[in-house]
Amino acid sequence: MRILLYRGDGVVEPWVREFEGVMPQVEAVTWKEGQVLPPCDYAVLWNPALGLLEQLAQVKAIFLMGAGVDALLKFGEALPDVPLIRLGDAGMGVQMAEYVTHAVLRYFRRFDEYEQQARHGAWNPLPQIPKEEFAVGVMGLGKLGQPVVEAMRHFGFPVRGWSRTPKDIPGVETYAGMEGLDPFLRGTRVLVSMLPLTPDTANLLDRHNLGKLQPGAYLINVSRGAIIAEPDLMTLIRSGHIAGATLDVFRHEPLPAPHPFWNEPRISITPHISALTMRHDAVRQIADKIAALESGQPVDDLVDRSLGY
Ligand code: OXD
Repeated sequence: MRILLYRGDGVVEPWVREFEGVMPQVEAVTWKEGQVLPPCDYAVLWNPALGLLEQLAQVKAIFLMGAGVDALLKFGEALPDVPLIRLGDAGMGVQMAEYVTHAVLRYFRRFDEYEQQARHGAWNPLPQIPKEEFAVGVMGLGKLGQPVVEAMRHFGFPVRGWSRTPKDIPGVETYAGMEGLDPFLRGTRVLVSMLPLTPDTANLLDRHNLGKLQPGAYLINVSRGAIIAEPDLMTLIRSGHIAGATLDVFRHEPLPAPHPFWNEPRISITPHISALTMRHDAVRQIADKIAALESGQPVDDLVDRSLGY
């Protein structure tokens, strides 16, 4: 069996070595712009080039090296008509839970304010925020959203969840669809975006919707930058309606040097690290799915092109 491994950032050698370790029977090949690809059984990709996708019509499936599929689906009709399979959890769920827990506790225990105070040598204990006033609302309740919800419940925060279709999660107030968005946002103090980027979610968090959050709200974005209308967020931060934001993802990455977010002290920035792909876990998962496909079994995490994720 031959598998193509490709990454737009060119860092593919560690993946080749991992595949050779986990699937020694497989020939792992790579590709460079302009090359003709030998026939392959499967492709495993991240941020592919069009010239490569055009040569993948014969593969049995395309696997993604991550959870988000927007960078692939943007090719639309040019995408080969073969099953597309995202990475399931593969160690990402726990990292998401760590990241969001850190950000929520930082705001809840007012560490952001203590950091500012300490810079000015101020010793000034602040009143504790009542937990019942700190409802955490998670948008996107898929494989990565669920561990976040559980972590928030563990700390005793009121937890709300919003998803495209109704979901029933014990201990979580759930809302669904566009009709559920308004009440979901109005009762939320800390909004956590874990939504995939689709035509329905692009710019969903604009001035209108973010303005529905409770005054002094916080925003945490760990999914895709284009879900947020960035200038609108800036306006709401400056007006104080949003007290702080922790952003891991941006419309343009790396976040360009002149971007106003860099100079806004109430915005904390990390470089798209909230859930790094754990190579070994990812390759094991892909190997298991290939084994299932080869024996005619169904696999999880199939991308639904019509839904965009
Ligand atoms: C992913 C990502 O989608 O790394 O997995 O953003």
